[in-house]
Amino acid sequence: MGGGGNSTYGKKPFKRSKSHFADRITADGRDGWPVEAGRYRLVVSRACPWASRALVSRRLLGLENALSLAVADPIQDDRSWRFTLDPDGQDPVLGIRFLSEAYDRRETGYPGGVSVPAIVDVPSGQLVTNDYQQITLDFATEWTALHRDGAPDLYPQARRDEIDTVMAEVYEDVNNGVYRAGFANDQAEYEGAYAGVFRRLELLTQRLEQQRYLVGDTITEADIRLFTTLVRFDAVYHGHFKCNRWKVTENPILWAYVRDLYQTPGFGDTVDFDHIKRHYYQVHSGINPTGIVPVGPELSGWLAPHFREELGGRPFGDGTPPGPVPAAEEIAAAGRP
Ligand SMILES: N[C@@H](CCC(=O)N[C@@H](CS)C(=O)NCC(=O)O)C(=O)O
Repeated sequence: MGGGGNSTYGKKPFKRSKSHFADRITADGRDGWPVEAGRYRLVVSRACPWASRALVSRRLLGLENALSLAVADPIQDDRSWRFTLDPDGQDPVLGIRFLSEAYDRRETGYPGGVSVPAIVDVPSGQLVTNDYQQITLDFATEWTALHRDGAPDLYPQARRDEIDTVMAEVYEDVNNGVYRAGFANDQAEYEGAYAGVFRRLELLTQRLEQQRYLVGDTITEADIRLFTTLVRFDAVYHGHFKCNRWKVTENPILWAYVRDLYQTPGFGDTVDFDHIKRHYYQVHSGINPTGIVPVGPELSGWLAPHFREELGGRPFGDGTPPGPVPAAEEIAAAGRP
């Protein structure tokens, strides 16, 4: 049921379901899942904006060695996410062909949807969590013992109220707003979502005119969450989801903002435009029945100078940028500018 993913996709208004497995991996292990290097595997699709938050945050915090990565094929079949990019179609660490096998090990006959991001306990092969709203907050605040030297504070205590407010607005109108527009079942629902997307983007544009990042002068979780939608905007949301008042490339402030992040180590080096386009255009057959994947947009602009450093800001605060991408995780040429 690729189309609406884990969400209602039919006659009712588009409604995102709650994550079902909400155990947390914490420093004190209170849910039975202590933070531990090498114990867990993060399963993502590089197409998925919710999973991409975890990809960016894992890179910024330097958790690559502590938390290994499984990348699912961007095209699901009727059993959902599968490891067909790996030799023999099997994840080499978990030894499974479908992510649903980890869900089944956790709960026999689990009736809900299978979604990414997911974190799997390697020794037992069980899914621990698919709670995409919590996973990255826990990376920032619970996995600190395993952060690299120089890791930024992505969820600074003193700024949490403001970060939470911005993230809630971004979630409602932008991250999920584009989905509500794209999967709307009638004109009014679509137009409402469309208006909300652009109203919020205009407000965010004002906010970002004089300030380099969304909250304070450093990168925070709020920027990660806006980035994952903006980076997909022209490639998939503008056409496929009909969010076409303007393209991000036509908004000089947002375009410079998202390019700045794209060029920051840990952001663009996680993005695979090929996976993104093939997933949305081939999987959502309800809104793109031919499955034709557009050739554009042209990607070279992503690497153009953005001049946002003129606004000041300290991207990593007192920290430093992450090191190079692990060789096994590099994005193939087809997926980058
Ligand atoms: N788990 C969340 C969000 C994550 C999510 O929606 N991920 C999508 C991909 S972007 C997914 O895995 N959908 C399941 C599917 O398409 O089979 C939810 O329940 O809505």
